[in-house]
Amino acid sequence: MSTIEKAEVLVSSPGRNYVTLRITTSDGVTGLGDATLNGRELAVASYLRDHVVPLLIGRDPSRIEDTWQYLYRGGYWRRGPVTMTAIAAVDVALWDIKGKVAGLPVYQLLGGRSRDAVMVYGHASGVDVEELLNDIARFQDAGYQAIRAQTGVPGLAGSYGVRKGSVYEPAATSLPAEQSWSTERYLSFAPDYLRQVRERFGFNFHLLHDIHHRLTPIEAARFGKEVEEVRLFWMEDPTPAENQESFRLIRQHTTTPIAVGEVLNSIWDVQQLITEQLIDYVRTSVSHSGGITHLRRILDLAALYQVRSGSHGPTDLSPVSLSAATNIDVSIPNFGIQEYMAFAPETLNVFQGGPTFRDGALYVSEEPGLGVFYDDRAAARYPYDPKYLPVARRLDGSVHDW
Ligand code: KDG
Ligand code: MG
Repeated sequence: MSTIEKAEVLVSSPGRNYVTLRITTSDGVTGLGDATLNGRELAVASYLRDHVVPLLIGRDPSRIEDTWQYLYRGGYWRRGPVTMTAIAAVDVALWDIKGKVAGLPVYQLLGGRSRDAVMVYGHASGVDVEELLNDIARFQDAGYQAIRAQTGVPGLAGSYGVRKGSVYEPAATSLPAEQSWSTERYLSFAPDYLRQVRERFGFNFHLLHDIHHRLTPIEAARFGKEVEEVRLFWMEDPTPAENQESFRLIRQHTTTPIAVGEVLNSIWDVQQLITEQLIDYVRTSVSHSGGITHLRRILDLAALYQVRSGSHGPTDLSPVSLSAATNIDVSIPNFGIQEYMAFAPETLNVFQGGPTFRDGALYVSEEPGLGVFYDDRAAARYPYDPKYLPVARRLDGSVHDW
């Protein structure tokens, strides 16, 4: 019987910080899992190195479900981003190995294709509306059929989602940067700029917007109602989702579709949102929600309630995660859309292979497993570089959700 012989935790910063788990079997087959948790990377690296790797050595790599249950139930302490990211990394690495052993890409092990291409949305942004409109034109020229629009709110220092240069990276400082927030200013500005986007570009593409957990339920209801004429594909994270039932209030007021889940980690975190049809898209990701095994479970539950997938996929999820997500996206019946941001060239020096982008869509790798290779020699050129996500403060100085 083949056993797990080695599990290495690889920490590098090619363009940004990534934590990667590489499992090697006694037959010499390797599998990769993404263990990156933006701004809290070393917590997951330690969880894996100190508490998970010793449990993996000697196990049968083919027992993916049993390993998932062993790490989840056996850890006693449940859920949460650190635990679920660590379990995800093991799970994804074992699916990668299973695919390589079978000589098949992972999606074939998930039931095969339901579609040829995976529609993605790109991130258009600008410090002001004019810059945003120019950026949207650029994304349309590049073939995107779905575009997220974010811009700075006048009078507020720093804004969520506005790119500096060619790559968007909010974790950019050695201590958390501070941004300012005013709900009043946002609410009187954002619906108007989204209208300007439709006036300029029409309705022949999907328009998305991320509120990034900043509103109360009744404020989100007002926003959703005001932008109905803009026909958003979704408004994302309109309010923090720890209190799942608060979305009922938003639903009572607006038909603007809702997407939630990038900071949530388990099926229980989204259970009520799904079973009460309080959302339209679930954004739990393969790397922060327990891997392929657990994300499939979430998406199967979602399918029963006509909730579709919209996997989180910014560049703080590595190319290993993007490949795993794409393998799920091509296979599931209830695919909605996949978030996609182009990786920095340094990232692609280290993580080679994976899905390819063409005409607004991703095409899954046909290589066995996930088709991503980690180049240790290239990675050695990019040592870990601690960085934090920003925090947001209201104009009176108190802390707000970033
Ligand atoms: O690390 C934080 C980012 O992953 C998050 O801010 C990105 O909200 C995000 C999105 O929708 O991609
Ligand atoms: Mg988001």
